[in-house]
Amino acid sequence: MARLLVIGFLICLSAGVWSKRKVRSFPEGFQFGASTAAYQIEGGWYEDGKGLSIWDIATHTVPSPIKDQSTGDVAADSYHLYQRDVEMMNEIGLDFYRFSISWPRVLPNGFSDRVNQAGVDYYNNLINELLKNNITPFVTMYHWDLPQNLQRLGGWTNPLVVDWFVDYARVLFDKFGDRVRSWITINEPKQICFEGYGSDSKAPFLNMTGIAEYLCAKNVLLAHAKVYRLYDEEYRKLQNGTIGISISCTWYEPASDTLDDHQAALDARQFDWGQYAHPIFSRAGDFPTEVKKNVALKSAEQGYRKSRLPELSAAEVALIRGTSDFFGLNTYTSKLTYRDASLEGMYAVPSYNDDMGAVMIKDPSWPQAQSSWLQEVPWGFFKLLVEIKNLYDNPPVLVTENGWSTAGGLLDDDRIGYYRNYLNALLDAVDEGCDVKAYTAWSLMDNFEWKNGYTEKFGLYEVDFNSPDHTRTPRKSAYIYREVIRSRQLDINYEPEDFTAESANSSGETEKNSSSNYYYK
Ligand code: PNW
Repeated sequence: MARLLVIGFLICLSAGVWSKRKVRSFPEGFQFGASTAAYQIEGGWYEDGKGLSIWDIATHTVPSPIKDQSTGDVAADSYHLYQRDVEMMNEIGLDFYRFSISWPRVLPNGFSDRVNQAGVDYYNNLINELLKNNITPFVTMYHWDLPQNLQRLGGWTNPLVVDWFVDYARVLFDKFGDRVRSWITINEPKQICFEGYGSDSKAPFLNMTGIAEYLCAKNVLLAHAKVYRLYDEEYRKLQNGTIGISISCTWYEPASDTLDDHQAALDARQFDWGQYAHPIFSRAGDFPTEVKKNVALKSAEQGYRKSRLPELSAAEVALIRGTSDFFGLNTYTSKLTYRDASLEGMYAVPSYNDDMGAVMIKDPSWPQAQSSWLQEVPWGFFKLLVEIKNLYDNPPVLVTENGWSTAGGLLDDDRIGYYRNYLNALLDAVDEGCDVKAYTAWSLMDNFEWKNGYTEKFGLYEVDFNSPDHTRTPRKSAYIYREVIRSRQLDINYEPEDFTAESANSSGETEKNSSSNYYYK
């Protein structure tokens, strides 16, 4: 007994010392990148034969649904400035660049009968420029800019979208697959389905919760899976790449130790991301039990003859299961979760939130970003990585997005604190046996933050949207990230010598947030 106590004490002691170490190394072969998305940076919205997307339509609607009435018509103008973008990646020393292809820039009407050569040229130029600079292109096929033509036919709620997406993917493999070896099919199914079809926070603002997000979920999963199978059957041998999906995951922590709050947090995780991850990554496949059970029960109570969650047939379950070479993880924050009597009447009936039956709240003690939904909770990131390892047999995880928003300014100590603490949590998870292979900062540069327009800045580089050449300037965080990549280490005391206060002051803005103190806890 006494010996056990001593051993336990020694283990705790070494774990404590470990977590306070100030310089930590990343595993051999670990890759670093930064991410963007087509609509958020490209501009060139109506140039050279590009078709319209649901975001072009959304931002040109009167009155505008966008906070600052802005559009992505020009955005960071990367359609014209991609060479400068690659120069920035070189300055930081990125191993890879994650960007997305605009479906209507390549296929103006959404269908594959007409390919827009100018669009193909643009992505060829970008890919070639990256390769010339030794930066690996990591391509997302769909980051939310659906061709409007397809939306007129129901978009992601029409089962035919599965084959339209496969046709589009085939064009991309044919045109770019000789040089692109890393693919993501879909960025964030939950945000596409719930935010776009179940609510009015993303285009196409369908706002038919309880119905539309579930139809969309099934179609997105099938579209992803069929593209994965297509790659396997026709391209993988020749092109020798990897292909997967990026799922956005929030960590839901029980607000208290009650059984109800634990169950609420579990249900929240299953509704938020298990709905998409379980069919692909679990051994059993299919939608998670909690989701199937809750929606079926509520649907029956409400007088629906069938569950509002569409069934996956045995063949569909088999088609979807195992279709990702890696777990693409986008993650930003955590929420406290509870379930009690106050839920009665809180949510619309039917609705996704009512089906889930959980309330999610913020903890006011967690550092707050410019984006209202974003708080810094590095231990939540750690728990999330361990949960993914436990639920899905320790898949290789590529963190495909993680980042922090400010109101602006070059001196971004709060962003630096966030990145350091999240990278530290990532290394804790690696020590715990999680197979994390890459990290991607969101974002390389400031961009159009969807409904929040240009009011939230996520960039390692500041973009001056008012200057004619959309001047890009590195923030202090870009210097910090550069050193992480150069040294393959996280050194919490590193201060860049070439970042001067003068250059920071020239932006004329100060940061309002301070970062937490995870390291010294
Ligand atoms: C991502 N959450 O969305 C998107 O992929 C980007 O396009 C976007 O610019 C970026 O985050 C910042 O908002 C999110 O659940 C998806 O907390 C989910 C969450 C946050 C952001």
